[in-house]
Amino acid sequence: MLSNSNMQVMPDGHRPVFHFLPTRNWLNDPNGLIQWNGQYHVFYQYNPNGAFHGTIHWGHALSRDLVHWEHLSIALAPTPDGFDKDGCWSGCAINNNGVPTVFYTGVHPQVQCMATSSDENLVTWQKHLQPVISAPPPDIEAHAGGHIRDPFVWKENDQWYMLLGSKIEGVGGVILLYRSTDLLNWSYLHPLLTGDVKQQEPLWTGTMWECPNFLAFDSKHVLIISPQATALDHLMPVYFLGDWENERFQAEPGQVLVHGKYFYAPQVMRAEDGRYIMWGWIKEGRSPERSFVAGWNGVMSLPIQVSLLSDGKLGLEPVKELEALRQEHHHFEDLHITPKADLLLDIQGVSLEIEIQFPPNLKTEVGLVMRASFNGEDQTRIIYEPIQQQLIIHRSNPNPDVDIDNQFAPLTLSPGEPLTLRVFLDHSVLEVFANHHTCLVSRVYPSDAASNRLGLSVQTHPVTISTLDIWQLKDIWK
Ligand code: DQQ
Repeated sequence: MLSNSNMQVMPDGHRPVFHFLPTRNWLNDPNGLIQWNGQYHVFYQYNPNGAFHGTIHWGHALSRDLVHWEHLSIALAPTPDGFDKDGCWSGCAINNNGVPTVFYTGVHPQVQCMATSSDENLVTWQKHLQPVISAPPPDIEAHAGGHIRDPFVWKENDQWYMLLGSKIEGVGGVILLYRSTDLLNWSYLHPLLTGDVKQQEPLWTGTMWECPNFLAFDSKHVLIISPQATALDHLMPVYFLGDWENERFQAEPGQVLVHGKYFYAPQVMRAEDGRYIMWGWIKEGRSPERSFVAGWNGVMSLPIQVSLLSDGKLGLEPVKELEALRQEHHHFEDLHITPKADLLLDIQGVSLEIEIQFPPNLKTEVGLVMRASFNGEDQTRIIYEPIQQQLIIHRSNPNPDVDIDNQFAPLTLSPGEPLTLRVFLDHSVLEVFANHHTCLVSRVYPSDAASNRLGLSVQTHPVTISTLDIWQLKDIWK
């Protein structure tokens, strides 16, 4: 079996220090998010045999504060000759009347499995002997090409419901709805929502839908999906607001949940205090060979609080607990910048939080320069273009084998509305939160991993930045 799991992990200036990731090897989707005995558990798709997707297990980590993480032993491993012999794929965790219970997809073929735990820290799991769903519904089976996975389970009025991601060839992605009273016997009801592979506007939702999540806000429900263009090509996760009544979901048009090509397969948990908290898988932007040599591949996003705003958009903000990462702080007010060369700051860093507020009614492009080298060859710019009403991450890194294509997020500001950016930079990971609702994620791998200069820029008109706060953030593993 191909394996690089015993290779020493080389010192790597691109490895994040305040995001969760395993000590080595491959990570993809967050799974089984649950708060149990007050502690947060994140399980995740993990390959203990190396920094590539294969032999998928459930890795496991625990946090008391959503900031620091403790690695725990592997929670689920494929059973040789079992129904999950080729992998324990994505799924969820629920509290079944005091019994921690997970649902996941065993492969191949794709079947839905269940396991329970009886220990306080959810370290050991006992698998149910048989899959709880062993085949797609007959009317879907012929059109699903074997794709049916990623159970999402919740309870409502003494009934359990399950969603599964699937596809209908030639039609589009589909989320299937099931119902059960005992979690073991599931009846298929109908599709909760079906995509249209031919519909390009306002958003193309691909050919297959994975990793469903269903969120219940007071006035609306929200369905989140992760759409595939093709089996190897992921699109940005999408959410649909809608009304859930009589086991049917009346959905409004889909919207991108998180922008950029790196964030995928998010999962959302409901914390004991009622907050919805989401993590996503952040993929690499360097070649698989380079990740293989580095000995790690994939990182979990920051925990993001998801709320429903009054205008029907989802609010996305890093959880407030992350303020505990803040160390040395610099604060500026009324910073005047003219459209000359970039204003380079006297502050440097590769592990930073930056909060910047630009005035309303901008007449010029404005931007933050990050990870710049002294000669300026390496640099990443986070730019807001007021005419196009969009946010762009522009990377110039003369580094072979790394992505440098621009990443975009539409961002319309109302007249009089200031632009507030909250930026988290963690070595190669960049998460930008704009005006509490728009999130754009990217990766950045400067050729000189020491490139750490910071600056500000405007294009055509002077701008007075209202406030700028910069914090150095701490390494959670030290
Ligand atoms: N990743 C898992 C699947 C899921 C996909 C396999 C999404 O269960 O559909 O690792 O990234």
